[in-house]
Amino acid sequence: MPTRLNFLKTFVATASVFALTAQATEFRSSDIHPDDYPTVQAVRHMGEELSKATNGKLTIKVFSKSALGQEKDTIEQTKLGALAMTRVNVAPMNNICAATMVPTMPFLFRSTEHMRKVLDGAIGEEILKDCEPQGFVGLAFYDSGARSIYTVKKPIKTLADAKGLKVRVQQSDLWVSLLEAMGANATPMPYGEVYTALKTGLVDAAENNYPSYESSRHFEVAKYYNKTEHSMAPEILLFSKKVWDTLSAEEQKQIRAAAKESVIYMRKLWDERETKSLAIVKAGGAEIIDVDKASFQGAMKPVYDKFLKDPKLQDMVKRINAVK
Ligand code: GTR
Repeated sequence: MPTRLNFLKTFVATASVFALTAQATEFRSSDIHPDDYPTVQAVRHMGEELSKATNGKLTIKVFSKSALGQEKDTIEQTKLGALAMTRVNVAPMNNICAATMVPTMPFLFRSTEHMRKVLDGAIGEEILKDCEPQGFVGLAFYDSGARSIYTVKKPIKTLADAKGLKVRVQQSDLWVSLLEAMGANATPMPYGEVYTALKTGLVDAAENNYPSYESSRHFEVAKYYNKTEHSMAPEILLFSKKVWDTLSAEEQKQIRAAAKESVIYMRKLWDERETKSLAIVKAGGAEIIDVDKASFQGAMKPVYDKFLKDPKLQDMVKRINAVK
């Protein structure tokens, strides 16, 4: 029998559930990669850590496989605050936040260890901070390995072989110049269009790391993976400044801590995935070609001259070179 007291009890219980949901915040985060890709896994992991640290008050929902759009779209949504977070490569940020050009620079990092040391330290923080006036709180960098050019018709062994090649690049002026400096014709387009572009002959080549070459199935249409290893442009995790400013200092601290923690997690997955992806593409018929890297490296001066005019950025390159 419903009594007045029972009704009251139900009312109070329901009200408290609502209060709880009203307090809990779910941040939406986007990624163009599939569910099992290390970047997607890392942000999911970050969400779990954040939820634990806040007793479920703050959580993250990751939308993979470009469900919320290509990288340029999600960067725009994040700036507007329509999206709380996005994981992208630094490339589509190059035109927005100048310091992100530095870690994109060709043949800058000497090794994975060098790249990690630089990005984990004060220089990495400086670059992340540089995105803030543009509406983005840079939370962390993730690994993206080294990018190499893969071709449909013939292998590339020296710089001369790249001449006139139509190569898809990321949507960044710096990337266009980088491939032009190699003598290639650069065609910027979103990642989601590359498979078809390679297949239909719209482009002769693209460039990426092993995990993307594999997960995108690009290796099925462009079987020569020429180890130019011309850039180690990292991934970046961005939080919307608009949303950030609505959070308490404590919440901001918790988010930063969970993001940093996810970097460690990501690197383990990344190292495993690079090995696994290489095995998959080889088994799928890809040929891994050694190239005369020095010839490519020797052609990069115009890129540095054009994009690093700012003495601050030049100094950053010097400091990066000095990191042992
Ligand atoms: C991948 C990277 C993506 C995107 C893609 C591309 O390696 O993880 O964020 O930049 O390359 O080439 O567009």
